[in-house]
Amino acid sequence: MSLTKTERTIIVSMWGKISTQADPIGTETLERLFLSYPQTKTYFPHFDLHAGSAQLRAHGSKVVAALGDAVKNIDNITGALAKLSELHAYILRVDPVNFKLLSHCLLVTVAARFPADFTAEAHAAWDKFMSVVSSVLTEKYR
Ligand code: HNI
Repeated sequence: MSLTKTERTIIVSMWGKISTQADPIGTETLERLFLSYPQTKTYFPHFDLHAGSAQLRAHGSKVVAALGDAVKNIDNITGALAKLSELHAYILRVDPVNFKLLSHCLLVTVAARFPADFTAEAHAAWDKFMSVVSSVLTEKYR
């Protein structure tokens, strides 16, 4: 699965806006994840996961920064996320189903913050981008 030129253009252009709110978007994505899908909290027994906690905000910021690396290297997402792929597969052992949940929460967050930009076409592009990122982060399981 690879992104079309149009999809890449949409992602890169919207990232310009998203990156200005990177930290709050990361925090909101994780708050949505842990509230709507509380089973995902089992990977973070060592974290204080209350809304707005320092650990939640710091982690949200890291996740969005990694997505930014993927956007900046949109033609080589596998290379950009190689280290994270090993971490999630070999050390964290996150079940791949959780990537769909996190991706959904990111899309909802972006849609809520940029409603005018979030056309059906943009929705599809973000969904595909997050599938590509998720595949890279879970491919080492195979
Ligand atoms: Ni994920 C650590 C990025 C999905 C559970 N994760 C990270 C780090 C980044 C990151 C960046 C920090 C690495 C470091 O410190 O070197 N994670 C991403 C991205 C996605 C993702 C970009 C999907 C798009 N991670 C998930 C999912 C789960 C998950 C779906 C589980 C529900 N991640 C973790 C855990 C850690 C982690 C657990 C370690 C946290 C810690 O600091 O102890």
